[in-house]
Amino acid sequence: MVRLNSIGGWRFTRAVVLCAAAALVAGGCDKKGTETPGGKKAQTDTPPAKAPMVVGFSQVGAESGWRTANTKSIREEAEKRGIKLQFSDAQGEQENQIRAIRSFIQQKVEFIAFSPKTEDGWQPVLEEARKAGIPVVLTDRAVKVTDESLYVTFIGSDFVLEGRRAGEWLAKKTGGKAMIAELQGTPGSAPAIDRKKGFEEVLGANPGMKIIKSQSGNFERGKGKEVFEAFLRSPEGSQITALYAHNDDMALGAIQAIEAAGKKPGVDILIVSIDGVHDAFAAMLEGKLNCSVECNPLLGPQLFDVLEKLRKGESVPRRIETAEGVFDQSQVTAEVLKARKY
Ligand code: GYE
Repeated sequence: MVRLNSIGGWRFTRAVVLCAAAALVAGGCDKKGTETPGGKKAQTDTPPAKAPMVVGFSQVGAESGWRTANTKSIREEAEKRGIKLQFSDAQGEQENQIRAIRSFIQQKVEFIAFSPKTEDGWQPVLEEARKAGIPVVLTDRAVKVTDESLYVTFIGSDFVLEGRRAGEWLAKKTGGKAMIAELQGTPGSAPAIDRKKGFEEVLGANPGMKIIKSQSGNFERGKGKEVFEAFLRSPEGSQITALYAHNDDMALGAIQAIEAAGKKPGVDILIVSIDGVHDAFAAMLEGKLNCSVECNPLLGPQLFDVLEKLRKGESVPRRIETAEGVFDQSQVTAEVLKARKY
């Protein structure tokens, strides 16, 4: 039902297949694909009503404010367009995502989309989807597979660029001198790997900036707090002058830990994180967070635009990036906070 065209895009030819099957059984199709008994031409030119699109979506979990906004965007956009969404929350477990994708294949959904927890481990299940003729679209996070044509396109951010932006902001703010504690995202996930890489590129050019503590806080607020408490208690704790958190939620957890230790977040320890969620803007307004690099979670409209194009047989680019900015504390006013969409 699906084949890869020569320029690397997918063409969806289910309508043609259905029409051919109908022709064999009942005798023919008219020019709009309407079945006509005995092969006679239909009297009317009214196009046949299309069945609603059925999409299986596997979400990573609900680990952060970003994720909540992402889920809301996908659910709301599906509803707005009359798309039947089979939504599955994997609660942070890759095995649950694989199980959900297998169940979508069994249900014969028209498309599968998912936000993969980690980069590795997807090849077999993606091969199963291809065998079943179901196109797969990645949203938010990338995967590592030997055959990249196992998915149609990847819609999401450039995480290396985000890490670089965070590093550049800190280099400028500190004149290239900082003793940094890093809170990493989920181990093995594309944003954790790439945000570290982009940030370290900047450190390479600034020998006065050093990471002295680094650990994963799993993109969660509670974990960010717990890990940062341990950082502060460690022998290097008193030397920390800056925090780089791979997402806002972990930075917000660390802010609680810094306050509990009697220090001033945003002053005694400079803080830069990634996402640009509402709570981060509120913390910037209070002067506790210094900078948030934006990562847009509102991927619903882009995802369903792509699927509707594929349904029409149009090709789509291999990579669809979202446009994003950087927000320094000095730009955040009460109005800016109020206007923030997520
Ligand atoms: O930055 C973080 C989330 O994959 C871009 O995952 C996403 C990241 C986001 O939990 O907050």
